[in-house]
Amino acid sequence: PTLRNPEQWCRSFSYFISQCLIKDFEARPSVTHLLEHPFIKQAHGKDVALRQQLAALIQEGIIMSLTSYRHERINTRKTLIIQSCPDDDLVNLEFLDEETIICHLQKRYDELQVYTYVGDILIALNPFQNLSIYSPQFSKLYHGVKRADNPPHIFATADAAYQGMVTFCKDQCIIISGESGAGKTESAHLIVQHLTFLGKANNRSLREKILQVNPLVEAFGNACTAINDNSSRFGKYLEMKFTPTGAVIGAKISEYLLEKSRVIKQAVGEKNFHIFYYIYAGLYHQNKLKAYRLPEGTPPRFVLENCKVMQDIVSGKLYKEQFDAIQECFRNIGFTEEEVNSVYRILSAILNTGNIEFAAITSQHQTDKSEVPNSEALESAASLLSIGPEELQEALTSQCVVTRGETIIRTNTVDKAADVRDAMSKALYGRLFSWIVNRINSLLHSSSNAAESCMNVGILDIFGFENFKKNSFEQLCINIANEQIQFYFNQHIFALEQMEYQSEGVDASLVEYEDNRPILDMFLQKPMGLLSLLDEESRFPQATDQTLVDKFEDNLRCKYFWIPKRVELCFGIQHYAGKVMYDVNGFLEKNRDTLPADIVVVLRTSENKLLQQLFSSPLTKTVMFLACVWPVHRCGVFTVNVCVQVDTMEMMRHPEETTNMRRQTVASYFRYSLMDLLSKMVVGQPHFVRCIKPNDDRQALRFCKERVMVQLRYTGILETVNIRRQGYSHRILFEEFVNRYYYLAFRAHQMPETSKENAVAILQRAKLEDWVLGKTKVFLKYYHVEQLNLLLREVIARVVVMQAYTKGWLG
Ligand code: AOV
Ligand code: MG
Repeated sequence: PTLRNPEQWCRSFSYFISQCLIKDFEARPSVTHLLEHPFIKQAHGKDVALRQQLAALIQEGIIMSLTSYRHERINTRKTLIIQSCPDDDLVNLEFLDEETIICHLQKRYDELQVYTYVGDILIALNPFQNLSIYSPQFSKLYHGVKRADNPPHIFATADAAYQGMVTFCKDQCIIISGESGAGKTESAHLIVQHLTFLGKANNRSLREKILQVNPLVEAFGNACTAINDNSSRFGKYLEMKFTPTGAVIGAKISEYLLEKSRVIKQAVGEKNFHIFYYIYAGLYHQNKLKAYRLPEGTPPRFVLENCKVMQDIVSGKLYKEQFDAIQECFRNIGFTEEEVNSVYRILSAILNTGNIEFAAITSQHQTDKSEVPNSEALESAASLLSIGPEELQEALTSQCVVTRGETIIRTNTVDKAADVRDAMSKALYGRLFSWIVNRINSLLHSSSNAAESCMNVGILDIFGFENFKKNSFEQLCINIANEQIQFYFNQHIFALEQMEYQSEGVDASLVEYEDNRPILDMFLQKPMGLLSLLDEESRFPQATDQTLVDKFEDNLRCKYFWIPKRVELCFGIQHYAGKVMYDVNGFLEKNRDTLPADIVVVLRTSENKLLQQLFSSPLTKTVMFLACVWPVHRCGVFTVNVCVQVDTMEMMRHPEETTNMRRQTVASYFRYSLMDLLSKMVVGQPHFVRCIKPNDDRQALRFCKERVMVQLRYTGILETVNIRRQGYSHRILFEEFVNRYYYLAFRAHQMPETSKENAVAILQRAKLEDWVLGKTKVFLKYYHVEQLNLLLREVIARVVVMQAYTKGWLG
C-alpha cells in the first residue's frame, strides 16, 4: 500500500487502519488512542461496523500496538497479520551505541512494546501492569510461525524452545535472569502457560495440574520483600516433560536453597512466607483456628512483623481467597485430604513454636537453666506435632552430650533454648517445603511408556540479584547464584563462540565483554575461596564473626573484595551487577545451621506419618550428585563429572543431621546445588530471557533511563547486540548439518554423504546468505536456523502428505 493510490483500496480493515496510521505516522498514536482518532471517531456508514469490530479486537487484545508497524493487514477472520518490523530486533538498528539502544527501548516501552529481541535473546521490560497479550488467541498466534511474523513475545521464546525440542529431539533450557522484581517469575509462568498449550495436553486434568504447580510452590517459597511483593525466596528449575511428538506428559521441579531463616525473622518492611498468612486468614474464616490451636487474639509472633494487628491478616479478601486457591491446587494436583491436613498441622505447629518463650531459672546452684513459662504455646505445638509436651520442653531446654562414652545432660540458657526453638522451626519448614516439592514430582511423574523416551524443556527462575540496606548470608548466596548464571550466559554468548572462530579458522571480529569468572573464582575456589574460608571457620567452635572477617581479610586479596574502614563486621564485594556491602553478624551460625540431635529424636517419635517421613532422612532414595569441585570449566566449556551417590545429596540437603561424618554446612550444600543446577542446564540447548526493571517504584509506564542503563551495562546487552550482529551464533558440524537438513536438497532415500560439499549444497538450495564454513563446521547467523527449520518442516509435511497418498490413506 502506498499513499499515492489509496483509491484502489477496498474499504477493509487494512485500509481503515492504515489510513489512520499513514496520516498519523509521525505522531504514532498508541493503540488505546486509536479509537479516539478523528478518522475512526467520525466513522459513518459502513465504517461504523468496522469501528465496532476494531474496538472489539482491541478489547480482546488481538491488536496490541499498531503504531510500530507499517504494514498491518487484518484478514476477514480477524487475525492480525503483522509483517516484520525492523524495530523489533536491536541487531537491526543502524547506529549502535548505548544512547540509541536506550532511546529505542524507551520508545517501545512507551508504546507498551515490552519485549524486544537481541537476535535470539529476548529482553523483557517489566510493564508493572496487566497486559492483554497473554490470552489463548495469542498462544495461537505464536504457534509454529516465523518469529518475524509477530512482534517479540515471551511466547515466541517458549515456541522456539518447543520447536527446537520437537525438531531435533534435543532437551531445551530457558534461562530467565534479571534483578529482584524484574519479572522472572511472571515470565516463567507465561512460558509454562504457552508450553502447556503447545504440548496439546489432551488430558485436561494434567494441564491444570501443571499450571497449578507454580502457584502452590510459590505460596510456600515466595514472600513480600522490600523490593518485590512476591519475591522468590528459592531457586526453581521446572522441567516440563514431553513425548518425542511433543505431547506434554508431566513435570518435575528442583528447588534450590530456600531462605529458611525468613520463617523466624523478617527484616523491617518484609513478611514471612505467603502461606502463613493464607493459612491464618483461611482458617479464621472457616472458624478453624481453635482446631489448629492457633491464637485468636493476637496473630502468632512469626507473622506479626508488619502485620501488627489481627485485622491486617484476616480482613480483606486477598489472603482468604489465596487460601482457597491453594486448597484447590492441593486437591487438583492430587494431595490427599490427610496429607493436606498434616501440612496445615505442621504449619500451625511452626506458628505455635514461634510463640514459645523461655525464662531463666535462677537458683543458688544454677543460673544457666531455662523453662517455658507459657505452656499453652508449647502444648499446642506438641499436640499438633503429635509428640509429648514434656519431651519437647526437654529437648528445647537441655541437650545430651556424649563425652568419653558417658552421656551428660547439659541445660540450655534462655538464649540457647531460643536458638534451638528457631532451629527447629526452620528445619520443620525447610523439610516440609522439600516434601511438598517431592510429592508434586511424584504426582506429576508420568508412568507411561512414553516417559522413558521423554524430552524436557527446563525453565530456570531463581531469586534475582539483591542489594538491600542490610545484606546478610542469604543475600550472599543469592548473589553468588546470580554470578553463576551471568557466567553461564557469558560462556554461551561470548566465550564459546569466540573460541570456535579461532579453532575453526573463521575470520570474525572478536567482541570484548566483562568476564566475571575472577569474581566467581574468589567465591568458589578451593581451598582459599570465600565459601571454603567460611566453612573452615564454621568448624571452629571458638570462632566468632570477627575472626571470620579477619580470616577473609588475611586471605582474600583481590580487587573485588574489601573491608571498609570504620564499619565493623562488614565486607564489600564488587559483583557483576554492582557493589554490595555484607553484614557478617550471624554468618557463622547461619552457615552451620545446626539442629540438635535431641530435637530430631523427639520429632521422630511423632505419630504423625508425614512428620515421621520428614525426619526419617533421606527423603528420596537415590540422587545423582556432582562430585566436581570448582572450577570445572576447561577450555571455556563446562565439564562436569557426574557420579551416582546414594543418599548423599539428601544428607547435604539436611546438614543438621550429618552427625557421624564431617558436618556439612549450608555453604557446601549451596556449592553442590549450583553444580547440580549447572549439570541440568548444560545438557539442554539454552534460550535466554533477560528481564529488566524499568523503575524502582513498581510504576506502570515509568521508564527510568539511568536504572535501565545500569542493567543493560552489567548484563552486557550492547556487547550482546554486537556479537549477534557480527557473529555466528550457531555452529554445526558438517556431519550433523547434513543429517539434519538433507531433505532440503536431496531425496529422502538418497542418504547423501555427510561431507562439507553436501552441506554447501544444502545451504545453497535453501538460498541462505552470509554463512561461512570452518574446518569442521558450518557457521550460521542466528536467523538462519529458524529459516532452515521452517523449510524443513514444510518439506517434511509435504513428504508425509505424499507418503499418505502413495499408501492410499488420503483416498
Ligand atoms: P522476579 O521474579 O524477577 O523478582 P516477579 O516476576 O515476581 O519478579 O515480578 C515482580 C512484579 O512485577 C510482579 O508481581 C508483577 O506485578 C509485575 N510483573 C512482572 N512481569 C509482568 C508482566 N509480564 N505483566 C504484568 N506484570 C508483571 V525476585 O523473585 O524478587 O528476583 O527474588
Ligand atoms: Mg521471582
